[in-house]
Amino acid sequence: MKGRMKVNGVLLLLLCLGSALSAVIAAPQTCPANLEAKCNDASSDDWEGEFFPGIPKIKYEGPTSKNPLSYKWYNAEEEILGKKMKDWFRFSVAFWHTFRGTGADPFGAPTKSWPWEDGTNSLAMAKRRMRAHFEFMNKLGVEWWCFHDRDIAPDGKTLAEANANLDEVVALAKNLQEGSKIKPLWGTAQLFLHSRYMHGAATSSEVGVYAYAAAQVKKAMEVTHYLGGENYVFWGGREGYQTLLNTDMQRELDHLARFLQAAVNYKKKIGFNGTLLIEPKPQEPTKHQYDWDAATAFAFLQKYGLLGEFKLNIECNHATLSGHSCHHELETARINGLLGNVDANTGDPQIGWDTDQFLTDIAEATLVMLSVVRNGGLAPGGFNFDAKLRRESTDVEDMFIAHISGMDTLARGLHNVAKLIEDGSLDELVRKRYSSFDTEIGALVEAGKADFETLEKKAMEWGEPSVPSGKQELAEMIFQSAL
Ligand code: XUL
Ligand code: CO
Repeated sequence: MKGRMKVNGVLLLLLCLGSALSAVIAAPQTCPANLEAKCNDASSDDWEGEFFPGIPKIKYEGPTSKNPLSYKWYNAEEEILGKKMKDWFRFSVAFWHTFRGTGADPFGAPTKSWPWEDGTNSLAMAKRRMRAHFEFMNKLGVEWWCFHDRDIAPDGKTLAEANANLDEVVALAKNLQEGSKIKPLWGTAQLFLHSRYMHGAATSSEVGVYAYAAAQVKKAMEVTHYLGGENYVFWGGREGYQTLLNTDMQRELDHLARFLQAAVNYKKKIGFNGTLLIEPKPQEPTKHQYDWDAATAFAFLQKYGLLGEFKLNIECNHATLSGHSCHHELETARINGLLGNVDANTGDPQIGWDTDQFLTDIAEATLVMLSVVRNGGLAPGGFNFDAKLRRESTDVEDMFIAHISGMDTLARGLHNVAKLIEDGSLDELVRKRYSSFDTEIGALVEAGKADFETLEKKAMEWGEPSVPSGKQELAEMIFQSAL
């Protein structure tokens, strides 16, 4: 008996030490997310006190700070290149990753057990989660958020029930927004999770599915408008094919165009002035998605007379999957007047799928910001962190650290672009490279007035042209010196 007591005493001491340590590392984790177990009373959305009690409001402390819960580079009110940092970025939290991400992967169960999760997909849980989300944004100092209809509210047995669930959660979000500057950067409809969408949504072979998707987009647009959202996104998760053998590609593309035109018409009908955005992605989940990359989306919009009604939401990890750099996708969108928003994330050089990591590469961030600055910013779009914590990151504070790090990385990118612009030598190198066109004949070419006979005459007159160096290494040297 005495021995057992002693053992129990040691155990108690170890347990106390353990819990003291975990209180430092993370908020208490009491309940696994998305498992069958119901740890709390799911019929109530009550939550006493703060969701993130150990986390203060995140402040700018400058590059010398060692505090992980502070901004080192992102200084919201600081003016840079004629605009406040917060206006260059318009940072947004992606509800689906930050509040619905479980850490599950195709081989493993969820790893996150956030204290406010009760393991259910109830309305009460959805509301509690929404309150946590607003505390998160307030503490982070972020004024924008993005959502799919089905991340923020549970689906229903019928469309009417799903709509009613959505209305209830949206009413709460509207209340939580009240008195703050917080609003959606964009909303969207989740047209890929439910089995009805297995053949696609607007490109499904079933007209019933096409109609269901239309109804879902109609509702998602209405609630985005109601919440003051500034954009609406179409990501064609399953708009594509697995094999052309069973696919009428022309018919599917026509259907997609009709669907998008109907969305444009409805947007105008309800007085929603937000920008409609298409988010290119080459594949995953389908083998081939119709919005393959920025150039493909541009051609599609042009073919179906939809230019002027849509812009693009460029996601860096999608760019990588399509075999392009993010910079390439941003520039393709920009030069065609289509750059509307950035889903700020990155992939992994060794992993060939959509890992949705927070961006930490300063060189990459500088290239991204080069395009954004050339575009004069993104408003009414912004930077949505379509990025998730690693499966192995399980502390509540990791949610903050990930966003802080992503914001600081992009802020450094912006600083670097300011340095490059001030220095001017990269712009000068490019200007000089094309200066042979700053001539009378060059002007004729660019105006489309130089016919082949004129050019042949010049070629004869000039003889073999002298071709100067492209100065790639010098361009790279100048770029590196700004990092
Ligand atoms: C998926 C993806 C989506 C869209 C919104 O790869 O990026 O989360 O951003 O549907
Ligand atoms: Co995205």
